[in-house]
Amino acid sequence: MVKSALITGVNGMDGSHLADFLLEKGYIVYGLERRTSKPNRTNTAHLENHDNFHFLTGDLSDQTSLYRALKVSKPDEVYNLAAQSFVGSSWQIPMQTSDVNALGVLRLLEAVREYQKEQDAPPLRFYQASTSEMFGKMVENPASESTPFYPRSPYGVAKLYGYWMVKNYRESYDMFACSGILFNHESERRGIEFVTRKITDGVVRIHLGLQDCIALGNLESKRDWGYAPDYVEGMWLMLQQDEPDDYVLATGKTFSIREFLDLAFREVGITDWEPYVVEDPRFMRPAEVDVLRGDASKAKTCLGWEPKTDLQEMVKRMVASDLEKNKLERQ
Ligand code: NAP
Ligand code: G4F
Repeated sequence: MVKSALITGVNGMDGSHLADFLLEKGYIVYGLERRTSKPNRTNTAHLENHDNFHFLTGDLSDQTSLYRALKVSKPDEVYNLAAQSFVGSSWQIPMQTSDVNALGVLRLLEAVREYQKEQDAPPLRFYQASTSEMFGKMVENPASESTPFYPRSPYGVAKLYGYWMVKNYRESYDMFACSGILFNHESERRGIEFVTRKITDGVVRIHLGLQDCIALGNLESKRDWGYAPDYVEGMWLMLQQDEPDDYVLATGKTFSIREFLDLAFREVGITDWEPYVVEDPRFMRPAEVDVLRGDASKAKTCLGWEPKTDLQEMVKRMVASDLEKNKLERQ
């Protein structure tokens, strides 16, 4: 039987990769996008005319729109990927971040319950995009599913609320609801404000003579960076199990921003990159997450999931993609 999936945040990096992945598996995919003053389909333009893909308008701040999206899509699986996902902005817009990343999860869970009751719909499976930012000031390194949480930003605190709501709805209503606790993952489709894409795009623009330097914040923080297309497969695998559970997805390796810079500049033949990077206090955070490293042993044992793409290969792809984009823009 053909399965149907509803993805919130479909125009984002993960949402678009997950849509590609599910369409490849033969799913009918409904992608929820919010209304914006300008369409934001850079990552999903290639899906606009796909027979098995449909855009729906909705917002995590508007529960009625979520109920309607469920009624139209009749999904077997719901992937809640929509969020105010930029940690840095969460200090500037803490209320909006909490409304979407915390209460938005609750609205969607409630919409699912209401939809199943009123439409007499069969049970569906629910994925929540939880995050390694919940570990924040890491109590244990590497962090696993049993590591205590210590979020360090309004973003991390809001996501923790969503994580606990998912657990609570699983236990209260016997819902098949899972949290993927994903460590940083990136791709050619990453938003330009995140440090990896800011670097790969900046490196390319310096190489092409379009920019003099890259202004960055803390170069000493370390992240466990994986490749987004590998991680969306992990999301799907979580919903194919007999029982719902929570899983960490990570590479188990950690690198500093400096090391990332080194890899990216090397792609364009620059080894002495320090003169091209300026430290700018505007990009420092009120509270920093100094290091993140995850232990994905449970995902490996139970899901058979492992990351396939290493950091060097990912940086190579991101730089190559930014080179193409910048060359096209210049034409
Ligand atoms: P992303 O590129 O920023 O995508 C997030 C999407 O959510 C965007 O398409 C955005 O819409 C949409 N959105 C924001 N507010 C919304 C609202 N009120 N209603 C409906 N849609 C809304 O983020 P991502 O990197 O793909 O991450 C996907 C999810 O995984 C997020 O929940 C993020 O917090 C979580 N996560 C990400 C990582 C990572 O390293 N990437 C790690 C752990 C967890 P617009 O396009 O209109 O802005
Ligand atoms: O790329 P970032 O903004 O990602 P961050 O804060 O780790 O959050 C990402 O990963 C989380 C999972 O751990 C997700 F939940 C979240 O949605 C998002 O996808 O920053 C990475 C590091 C930070 O330590 C930051 O302080 O890079 C440092 N950094 C240094 N200079 C910078 C900059 N970050 C940004 N965005 N811009 C800079 O100029």
